[in-house]
Amino acid sequence: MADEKRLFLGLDSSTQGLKCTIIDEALNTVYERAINFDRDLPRFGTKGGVQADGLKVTSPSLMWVAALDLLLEQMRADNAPLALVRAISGSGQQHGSVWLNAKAEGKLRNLQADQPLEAQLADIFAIADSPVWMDSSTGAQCAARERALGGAQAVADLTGSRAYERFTGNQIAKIYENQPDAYAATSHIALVSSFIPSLLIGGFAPIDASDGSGMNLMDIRRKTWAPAALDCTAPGLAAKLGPIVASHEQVGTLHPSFSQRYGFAADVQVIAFSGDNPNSLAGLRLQDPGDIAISLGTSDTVFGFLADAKPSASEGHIFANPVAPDAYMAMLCYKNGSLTREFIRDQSAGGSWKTYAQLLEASPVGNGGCIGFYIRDPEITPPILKTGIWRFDGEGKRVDRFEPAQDCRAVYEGQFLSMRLHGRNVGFKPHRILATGGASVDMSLIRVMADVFGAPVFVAEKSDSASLGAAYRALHGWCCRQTGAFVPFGEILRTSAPFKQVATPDAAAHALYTAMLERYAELEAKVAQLRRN
Ligand code: 5FX
Repeated sequence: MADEKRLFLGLDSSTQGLKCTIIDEALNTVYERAINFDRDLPRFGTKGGVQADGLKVTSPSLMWVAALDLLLEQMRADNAPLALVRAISGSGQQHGSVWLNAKAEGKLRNLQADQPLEAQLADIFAIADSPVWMDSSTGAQCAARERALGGAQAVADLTGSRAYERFTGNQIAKIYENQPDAYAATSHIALVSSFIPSLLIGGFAPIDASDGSGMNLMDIRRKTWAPAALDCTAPGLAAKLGPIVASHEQVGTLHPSFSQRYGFAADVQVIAFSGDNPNSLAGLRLQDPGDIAISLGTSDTVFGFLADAKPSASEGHIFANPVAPDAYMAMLCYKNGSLTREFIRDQSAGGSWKTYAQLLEASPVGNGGCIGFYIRDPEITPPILKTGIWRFDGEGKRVDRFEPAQDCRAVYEGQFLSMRLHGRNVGFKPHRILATGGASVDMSLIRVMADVFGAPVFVAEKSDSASLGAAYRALHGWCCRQTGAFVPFGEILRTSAPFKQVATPDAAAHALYTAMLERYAELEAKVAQLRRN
């Protein structure tokens, strides 16, 4: 048995689906599988994995249980090497909360191997629909909690971020206010990232410090719940949240029902799950403050490793670092990512990325000074709740229309100018960019990214860094456990292949974008003002 291959499983519960990646100790991917909520579980009726009703956006909690059943069935049907898995970790979309009732703990403990999870756990929820990160309906609670805690900067200093609508503490405050009976019937509030391992261990898995940083409830430096933040949210909250653990810690052992049903070994370690963005930091192996990652997906995010935390009330988030317990990560999040780029592709390029790239090629770098703001969904960075499109010509005059090529260029340039502007404010000084996420295969987009930042762009061989990062963290947590001490994450990564460089910045284009940045900032401030109207 000593020389038997050891494998590590990462699960990624994203907004749209559930994915698994199995790696070996040399970090080779040996198996992958993904399911999509809309396509594979149509009975839950989601669109893009969610149900939207104005500013309120939720996902059916039971859908995630059904998704785990389905994924495991598919893995078994594929003869995936489940018996060799030594540890499991995972990632979840950040901020989403799962509301479990008094039956949940017992039902989880008594999971049976002869039935799917969904059939056993259908009645464990105090609230059937989980608020998710796309929800922006808690403006009133954000304002009230900021007032109670001494203002936006005080909340940022305490928790790493000012109060954001999607952050779980504000969501909890809203549920306590609007559904007091449901709140009272809740025994445990999990994040998506602690709910999935709860299914695996058959009990309530603790929240890890890195994903716990996305709640406006955790003291970002002590990595414990902040009493003042709990007190202004809802009564009895500490007991419903349970403890916080460091991200590399083991949270339990795989429940025996999974060994019986799917052939896992008897002693598989379950390592704390974390948020998708923290896992992407691990998957992209960011360990140097000069490295930043830009993830281009439903939401665009920019994140990087930071040695110290300087939280800001105006933008960005500071999270506990998922692979270096004494360090931090900073992140900017944009709601208008791929869906907004696709909207302009459909409007201006006849739905074709090829035409889009040609239009981009045919238009000048800097767009003749034309700048656009495409707010299809209420934006997070900077906060702009009112949706709409604002176009400004080279003189800064608001115009109703751009030519199709100008629209195509304005979306790409505007998104990266914003990332450069706000990234500078949270302390990023990028020497190297790692691009990831679905849209990172679009080389015309990558070209604009390199030129705006004036930094070379690299891509990982695999674009799903959250799932891979989860598998790396399973290995990391397992190694820490084996040695009985914290193992630097870099040691785990020793055998990893270098990333591939895909773009070198053009100095002239970069200088032009640098000159454009302050104008962009002024126009952005003007558009953000409209939020108050
Ligand atoms: C980060 O703060 C976000 O809200 C999103 O990137 C979600 O994590 C997407 F899953």
